Amino acid sequence: MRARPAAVLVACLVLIAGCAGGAAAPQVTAEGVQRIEVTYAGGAVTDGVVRYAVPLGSPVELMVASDVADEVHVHGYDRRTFVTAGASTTLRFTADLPGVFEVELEQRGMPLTELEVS
Ligand SMILES: [Cu+2]
Repeated sequence: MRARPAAVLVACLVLIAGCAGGAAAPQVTAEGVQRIEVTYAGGAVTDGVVRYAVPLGSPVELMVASDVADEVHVHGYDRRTFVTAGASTTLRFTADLPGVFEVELEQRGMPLTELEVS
């Protein structure tokens, strides 16, 4: 059985767009704050784990809502905060370190989002 090149190409493009096709843009407030909202519910991140492109040097406001209690940890920046079950927590920091950084629910080791700072 022969592979159909067109179908393979389409599949690859879909994969690239879905997974590696660049980072999403956060919401930007009137004050220039990069706002990222993540909701963790039922054992997974609603809408999946998204990588966000954040301009180097910009203020970031990361809001995490969760249906479980855990610690939110921004790797690289090493910022941590706790969230209680059914509540949300907000971390504010300046994206002054370039690179790609994972944000996770620390105790579960669950990735929440990724920040691509450049
Ligand atoms: Cu961590």
